[in-house]
Amino acid sequence: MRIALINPITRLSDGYHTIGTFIPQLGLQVLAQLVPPGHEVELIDECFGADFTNANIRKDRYDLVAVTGYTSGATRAYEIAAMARKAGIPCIMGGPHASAVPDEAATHFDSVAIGECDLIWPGIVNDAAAGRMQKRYQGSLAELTAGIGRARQNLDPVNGKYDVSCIQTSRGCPVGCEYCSVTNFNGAPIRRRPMDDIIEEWNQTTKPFIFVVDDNFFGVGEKHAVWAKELMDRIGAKGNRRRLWFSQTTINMGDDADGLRKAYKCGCRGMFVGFETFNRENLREYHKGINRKNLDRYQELIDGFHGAGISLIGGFIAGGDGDDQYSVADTLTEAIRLGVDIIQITNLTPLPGTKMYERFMSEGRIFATNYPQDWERFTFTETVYNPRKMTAAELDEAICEMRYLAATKSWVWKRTWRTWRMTRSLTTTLFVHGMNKGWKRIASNQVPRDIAKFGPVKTDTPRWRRLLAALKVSRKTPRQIAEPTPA
Ligand code: B12
Ligand code: SF4
Repeated sequence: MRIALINPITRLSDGYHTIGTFIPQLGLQVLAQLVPPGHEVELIDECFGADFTNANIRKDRYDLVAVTGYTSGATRAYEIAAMARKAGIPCIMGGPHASAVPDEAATHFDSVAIGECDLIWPGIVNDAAAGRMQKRYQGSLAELTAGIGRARQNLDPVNGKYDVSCIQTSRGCPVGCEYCSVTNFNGAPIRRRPMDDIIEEWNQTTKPFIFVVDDNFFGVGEKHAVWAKELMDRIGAKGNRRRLWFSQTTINMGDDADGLRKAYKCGCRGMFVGFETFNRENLREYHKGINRKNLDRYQELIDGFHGAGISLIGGFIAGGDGDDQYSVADTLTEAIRLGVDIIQITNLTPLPGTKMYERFMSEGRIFATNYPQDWERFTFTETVYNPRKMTAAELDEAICEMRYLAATKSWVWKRTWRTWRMTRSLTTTLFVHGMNKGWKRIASNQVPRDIAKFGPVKTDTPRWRRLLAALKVSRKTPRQIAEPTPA
């Protein structure tokens, strides 16, 4: 059989979140690695455009169309299913969106695969080859024994080339934030791959930079931290020395000087940390206890990362119940004051399959409900629900103004210089410079669309002035932590 593995495009954000860099769809590379012998695989990634798919879904080219998909790509995924069905090619969908709403996906695809599918995928391929694909397959949280979770590293899409390599060393996250689907999907306990298997895969990566996509690389407890440190020792000793990498973790890693030293030594130059908000009320709403516990110690923890030479990509969410239309500016101000090197502020988005989605639905707050069309709006760049202390339009405008600021003001070199002063690492500084330049480029692409939607940015308002003031912030600027409103 010839199998097309397809990552559908998230049309409305048009790559806004890909930081100007083409990042592999690891799930599809993992499935490719697990295809039984005798079948051929073509990977199509629509972040390089949808033309290749449109032109090539033909019976004489493919015998099976297998599609993954984020919620924001679901609308396009269903179009691909329609094309496949019209051409008479069996089609199947898996991944986070299909797993969250399998009944919906089943109305478009011949078959739906739910959850982690490493163990069942070879059987699905055999079923498809024998013409007996079932309507539904249920995956499981497999033990990550040798070969499970391993990707076909040399597989680039037929319609483009990735810029970095991705690898996953563990799955699962115990934190269970209300807006996130990971704990539901991958489980709370962290499952770890065998280290030898990871190192072997590490040395098969083909790009100079590796994104270690684990959701919580260092974990929140002693057991996983000990494992992560041993893994980093092994990467340092046996891993390809020309590889630099970055990953994702919770803020508590900033306390572990030994772990951070080991990370830098084996090539880590950045960690994505979800700070989410500086508002305690929001953190309570999000069920992010690890952040609430450490909120007063952020500076110390951030200094821990920087002291070891590692930069911070800070993820922030705007739109929690404690936020108003000035919160975007206040969050930016505080993030700059703390020295976060790369700042990403996105709209709170209740994803299907999360507790937040259930809650917002039961409160009647989600207004983007014309599915599947409206899934396309779940890009984290548009507000799809009614916030408590502002209107959805006010939040959207505040975010657009921030993008306008990012696109039109000079700030990249200032951040680069600050990273250099804090980390004294040339490679870390170059990493931050490249990422921030990417963000600026993406913001610039987005501005004309924002203006088409909301009109020209009004620069004579208190909200704009507050945002503009963020660029003048230094470490001496007063803190912006919002305390809970007294009961
Ligand atoms: C790496 C990553 C990214 C990378 C992108 C990489 C890429 N090219 O897509 C970056 C950092 C750019 C990114 C951005 C975003 N991401 Co992201 N990301 C991840 C992360 C951490 C890892 C993905 C991964 O590689 N997993 C490992 C592989 C092996 O797992 P998998 O893809 O789930 O595949 C398995 C199964 O799902 C199944 N499967 C998958 N596809 C298929 C298809 C078939 C046919 C079958 C049979 C089985 C199957 O089998 C695979 C093996 O078990 C996940 C969290 C997670 N743990 O998965 C979030 C996650 C996928 N991201 C998410 C989100 C929301 C986003 C953003 C919108 C966030 C934001 N703030 O902007 C953006 C949007 C990007 C865009 N396309 O527009 C959500 C998606 C949820 C949803 N319902 O859509 C996740 C699940 C995290 C969360 N918060 O809940 N992300
Ligand atoms: S800590 Fe990160 S991965 Fe874990 S549940 Fe929260 S947002 Fe999801």
